[in-house]
Amino acid sequence: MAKLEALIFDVDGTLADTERDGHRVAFNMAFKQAGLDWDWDEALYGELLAVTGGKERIKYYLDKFNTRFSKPTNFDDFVKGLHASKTLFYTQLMAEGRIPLRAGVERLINEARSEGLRLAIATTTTPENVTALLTNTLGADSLGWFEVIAAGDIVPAKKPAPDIFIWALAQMNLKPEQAIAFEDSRNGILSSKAAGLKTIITINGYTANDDFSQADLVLDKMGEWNDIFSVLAGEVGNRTYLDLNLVKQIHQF
Ligand code: XBP
Ligand code: MG
Repeated sequence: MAKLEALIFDVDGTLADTERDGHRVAFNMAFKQAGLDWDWDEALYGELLAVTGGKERIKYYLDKFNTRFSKPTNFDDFVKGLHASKTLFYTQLMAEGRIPLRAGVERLINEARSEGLRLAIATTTTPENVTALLTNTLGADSLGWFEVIAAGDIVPAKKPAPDIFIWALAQMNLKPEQAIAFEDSRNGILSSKAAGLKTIITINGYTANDDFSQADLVLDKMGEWNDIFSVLAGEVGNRTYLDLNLVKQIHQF
């Protein structure tokens, strides 16, 4: 196995629990502002997560859950406008600092930085949303810690397609065996595995029942020495939280 050179992180659900209290809330604010009576409750949003990407998710909602809505003739522009408003609301929510990073994320990123590992992001969410989350949790400088931020429409085919991970690897001039991915969802692992990456999963409320049979390690969280993880699949020896040594071990295995 090649030496581990880079960590590639998904954002939503992996770095922070942004879906339920971030994206979902922002979508609803945008709908309200546009005079629409659509309301995505927590349960419905769980079903809508089957489709990644906000614009794609709005279209999926109308095709599957709200077929009576009569689409305007300029439908694509209508969706783009709604989504732009959602992004504005989302970045405002992040600026309020309401959504913290998940346990262990900041520590692992710092460990990787101090050991000189390269860092990247591969996400389907809009670039402004990544900027908002990182700067409001890790500080303004943190954007520079990530050599590549692969996000949103940069590739046309979103997760579960492997394109976003393949794009990030190409930007870094790395082979998949030189990196490892961090994901939280079925669409995420389908994407990272199809790109040839070893993958560590940290589940969340929306993804706990997803099929992660392809994963190299499945945890409930990265955890800390005083906030230990539960191992759902994979080998961790006597470790109780995800540190860089365990990441390296999973990568080599
Ligand atoms: C994240 C997503 C995103 C966000 C919405 O998936 O599905 O679509 O929910 O973001 P992943 P935008 O964690 O697998 O990347 O509205 O900005 O598209
Ligand atoms: Mg995710």
